[in-house]
Amino acid sequence: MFASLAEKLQNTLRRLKGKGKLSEADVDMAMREIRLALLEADVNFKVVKDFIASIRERAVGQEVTKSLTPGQQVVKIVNEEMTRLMGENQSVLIESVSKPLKVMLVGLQGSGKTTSAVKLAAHLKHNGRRSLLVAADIYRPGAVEQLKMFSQSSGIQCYSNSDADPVEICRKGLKLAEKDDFDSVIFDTAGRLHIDDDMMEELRAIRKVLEPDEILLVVDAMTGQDAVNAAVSFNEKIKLSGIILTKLDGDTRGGAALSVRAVTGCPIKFVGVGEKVDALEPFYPDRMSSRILGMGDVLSLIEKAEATFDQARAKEMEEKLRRRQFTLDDFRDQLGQIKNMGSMEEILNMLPGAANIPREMKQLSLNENSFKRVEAIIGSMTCAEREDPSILNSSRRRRIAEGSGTTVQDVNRLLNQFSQMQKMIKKMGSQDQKKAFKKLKNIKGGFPF
Ligand SMILES: Nc1nc2c(ncn2[C@@H]2O[C@H](COP(=O)(O)OP(=O)(O)O)[C@@H](O)[C@H]2O)c(=O)[nH]1
Ligand SMILES: [Mg+2]
Repeated sequence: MFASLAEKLQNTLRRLKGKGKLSEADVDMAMREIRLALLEADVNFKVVKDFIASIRERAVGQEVTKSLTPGQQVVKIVNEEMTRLMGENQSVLIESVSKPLKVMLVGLQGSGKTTSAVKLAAHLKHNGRRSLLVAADIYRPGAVEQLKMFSQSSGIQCYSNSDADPVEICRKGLKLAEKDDFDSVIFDTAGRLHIDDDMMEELRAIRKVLEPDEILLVVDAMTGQDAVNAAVSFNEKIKLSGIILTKLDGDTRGGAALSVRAVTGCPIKFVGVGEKVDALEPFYPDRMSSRILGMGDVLSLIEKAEATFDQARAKEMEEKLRRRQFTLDDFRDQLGQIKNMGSMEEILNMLPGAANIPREMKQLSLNENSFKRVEAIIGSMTCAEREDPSILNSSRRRRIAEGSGTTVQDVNRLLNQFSQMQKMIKKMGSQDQKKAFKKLKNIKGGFPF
């Protein structure tokens, strides 16, 4: 996510962090680099200007603390200001006083409204809330079918009506949701290619009938400042309660995420990170900021891990990690669990110091076959070999390859990956580890790695 911006900012900040003392020239240089990196990421120029100004002011007049070097202090300031830029705290969905919660999704065509409608319903379902989806886009060919198909495969009920106009569809959908006691009802409205009066008229008419609790604008993060401009127009014309920023999984530069809140005053409530139904995440400004600055998104990782990992085993793993005993048995165990979580790269990128992890390590792909091979290889080792792979000379390797129906190259590759993982764990640095563990202490289940 935001790879190029993250890399540039991290490089600049790394140079600063190393310095015990900062000259004015150091600060100037850093500010110039940060400014350029933000502009290249398509962050709104006025936002950049204000952002740099407030960092500079705080960096120059910075309170001297004993625990941080001036360089570290600047990193901290940048992190805080960036968090503030994106809204400081997480913005959750409004709690409606009366059931159902009415959520109206609006936005331009192709921004991801229909997809997000289903994702949102699935997200709410995960939290034990039953949602009704209402298909109010009758213009785009296949739009109603698309919503019906998605919702069906996610086990979510959907209301459509081919004989009514969008306002009528919404009215009837709401009636149904009330009658059948749904917790929430999500309206997927029609978009247009550009903002025009017809669309706004229709949206206003729907708003009048529904009196929605939430009007969420769905915008495509890939479109950068166009997304921000669309947000400005929508907000002027129909007052938004929040934003869903989609397609953050692609090679999005970051401009929309970093500017939209500052420009419109509307909070980002969710982000879309893929095409699948589960690819919607609540938006946390602080986590996003530390992710961009390479401070590692440990908390997101934990949440993700918690959802998938066996808790007792995670606890045990934490202990082992603490004692720095990470054996091939653990490696196999981890791979098995990681397989259920998503790609290795995705997970490693959330760790502190992700930038230092070798590329080939991140790209370690875990399809069913390669996992089976790993299992077979490790299964063909003796206990002693698993505990201490350094005793694996070439004749032992050959025996293992034969026993597991693989080749010596396969065995070598696996041992290589294992030793890289071991090194990475050591390299995480005791400082980072301490911090990570501190946070983890409060979380049930502990840290999986
Ligand atoms: N990669 C990615 N694709 C998305 C995301 N959200 C939506 N899409 C894709 O964007 C396209 C348009 O989405 P759709 O929901 O039909 O947009 P709508 O016209 O606003 O209803 C579809 O191909 C979706 O799969 C996302 O977060 N990530
Ligand atoms: Mg649609």
